[in-house]
Amino acid sequence: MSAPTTNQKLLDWVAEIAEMTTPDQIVWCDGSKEEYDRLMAEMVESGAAIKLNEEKRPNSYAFNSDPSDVARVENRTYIASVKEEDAGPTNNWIDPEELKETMRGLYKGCMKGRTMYIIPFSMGPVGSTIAKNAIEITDSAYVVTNMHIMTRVTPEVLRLIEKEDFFIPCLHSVGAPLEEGQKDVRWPCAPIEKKYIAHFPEENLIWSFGSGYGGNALLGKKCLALRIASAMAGREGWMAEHMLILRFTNPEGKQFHIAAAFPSACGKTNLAMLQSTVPGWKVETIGDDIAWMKPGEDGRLYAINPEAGFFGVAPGTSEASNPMALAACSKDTIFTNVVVTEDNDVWWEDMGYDCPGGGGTDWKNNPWKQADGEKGAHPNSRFTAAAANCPVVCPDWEDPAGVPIDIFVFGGKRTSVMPLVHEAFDFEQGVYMGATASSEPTAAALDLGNVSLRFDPFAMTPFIGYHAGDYMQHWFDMGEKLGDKAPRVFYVNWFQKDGKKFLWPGFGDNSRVLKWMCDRVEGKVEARETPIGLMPIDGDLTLDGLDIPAEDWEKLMKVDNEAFLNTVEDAKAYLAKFGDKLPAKMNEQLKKLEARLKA
Ligand code: SAT
Ligand code: MN
Repeated sequence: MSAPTTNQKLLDWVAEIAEMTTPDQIVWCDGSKEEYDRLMAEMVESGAAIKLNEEKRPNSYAFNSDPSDVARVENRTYIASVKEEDAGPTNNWIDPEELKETMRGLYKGCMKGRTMYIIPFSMGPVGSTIAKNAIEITDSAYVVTNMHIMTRVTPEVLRLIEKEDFFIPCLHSVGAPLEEGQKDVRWPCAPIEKKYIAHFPEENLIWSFGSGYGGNALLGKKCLALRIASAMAGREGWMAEHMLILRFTNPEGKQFHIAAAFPSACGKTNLAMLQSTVPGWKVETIGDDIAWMKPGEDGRLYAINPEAGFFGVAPGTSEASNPMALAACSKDTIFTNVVVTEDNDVWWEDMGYDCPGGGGTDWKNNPWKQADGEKGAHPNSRFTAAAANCPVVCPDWEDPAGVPIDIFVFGGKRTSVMPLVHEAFDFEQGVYMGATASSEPTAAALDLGNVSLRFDPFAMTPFIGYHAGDYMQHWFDMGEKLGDKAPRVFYVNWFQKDGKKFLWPGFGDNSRVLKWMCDRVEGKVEARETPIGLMPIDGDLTLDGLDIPAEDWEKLMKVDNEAFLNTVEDAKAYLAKFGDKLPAKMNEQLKKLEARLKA
C-alpha cells in the first residue's frame, strides 16, 4: 500500500519503525466502517473475537485476554524524562537513552509474521484548537478497532499533520513475533518482565511493548491524553485532567458545566451519566474520564473530552447503577473479559440479574456456571462503547470550542469524618482539596484504627507525566491566571456510613448536591462558614422526598475538628514526600486549615 501522506517526518518515522520491527505488511488505517468490519471478520475467523448475537447485541464483539494481561501495569510504566528529578516521586524513572536501548532490543523483529497498522487519530474534535493529532503504530487489530471507538480515526488527521508538521508518535507492539508457519494465539502478549509502557515527555513520545490491554495499548488514553498531555499542559499553560465533564441544566434552561475528579472505584462514570432526581434539572454527559481545558478568549476555562468513547468497567454496571452506560453498550460495542452467554450475549457480575441460562464462557475462555461461585467476568472487564451511543450525551459534546467549566469537584471514599459536601473558600484552598483527595484503604483495615489514608492527588497519581510537585504548582498558577473566572471548587463524599448503612442514598440523588453547588455559583444561596470550608445552610440542599433521619443529616454535615486534624496530619505526612518541590502555597493552606481547626 502506498503511503497516503506527504509529511516527511511521518514517512521517516514509519520507515524507521518498519525497519526495526520487520512486519510482514503495512496497513495505513482510515477509520472507515469497512476497515472495522474487515478487521473484526479477520479476528472472528482467527478465533480472537466472538461475534455476539446480532439481535440482542447488534454489531458487537467479545474478546478474552490472556489471563496475565488484564489491566494497566503501573510498575512497568515509566516517565523517562532526561533528568530523574523531573519525573518526581510518583513515577518510575529510567534514563531515556538506556530505556530506548532496552526497548529497541525488544522491538527488533517484534512484528515478524504480523501486520503493522498505522492509525492517524485525533484526541479531541478534529481540528479543535484544544485537540492533538497523533499516530499510533500497532501490530494489534484489536487495538485498531478499539481506537476506532475511543478516538477519531480519520485521514483528515493526516491533512492536519501535513499542515502543522506536528504529531505525537505512539508506538505499540504486543511483543509476540510469529515464526514462519507458527499459529497465532488468541491474545498475543509478552511476559510481565518484558512489558514496558514508556513515556518520553520532552519528546512527546510514547513507546509501549508487551501488553494488548486497555491503557497499556490504546495509547491515546492514559499515555497520551494524561501523561504526555499533562506534561505538555504544564509547559504550555493548559490542563489535562483525569476528570469527567457533565452539563447540568436547570428548569429555565441555564447550563452549568462541572468537571470532577475521583480516585478509582468512586463512581466517576455513574456521576457522568447520572439520572437527576431534582425536578426539572437534567444531567448530560460530555466525558467520563478525561478533560482537556484551556482558558478561552473570555478568560474562562473551556473543556473538551479528548476521547470519543467510554472504556468502562463492566462489573457493577446495571439498570440501577448506570442505565445510560448500559444503553451505550447495547450495540456497536467491544467487550473484553466478560461472560459470553449460551445465546452469545454478554453478562457480568452485578449486572442486576442472574446469568441467563445459568452460565456460558467465562473471561478465561472456559465453560462456566454461575452456580459454581467463581467470578465469570474479570473485575477489570470492560466495554468499549461510542459516546455517541449514550442516550444522555450532550448534543454538542463535540463542539471544538469546548464548554466553560463553572465547577470543579473532588472527592474520595470516606466512611466518616469527611462531610457530604463543602466548598473551598477560594481557588487556592481548592487546589489543596484536590492535592489531598483521599480514600480509605479498605473497611477491614479501618478496624485496625490509625491506618492512614490513601492519597490520590487530583485522581492523577499514576497519570502525572512530570514531577507531581511541579504539577501542583501548575494548578496554583492556573488559578492565578484565571483569577475571578476560575471555577468554584467543591469536595464531596458520598460514602459516609453508620455501621453497615450508607447515610446518603447516592447515585441519582447526588444531583441534589450538584444543584446546591449551582445555586452557590449563581449566588442564590448563602453558605455557613466552617473551619474546613463553606457548607450548606439547612434547607438549601433539598431533601424533599428523601427519608433521611435528622440525626443522619447531622452526621452528613458534621465537621469534627479533632478528627479532621488527624486527616490534616496524614496529608502533611503525604505531602512531605514532594520535598522542596511542594509549592509554598500548599504549606500555607496546611497551616491555615490547621489554625482554623484549632481555633
Ligand atoms: O486501562 S485504562 O487505563 O484504559 C482504564 C483505567 O485503568 O482506568
Ligand atoms: Mn480513568
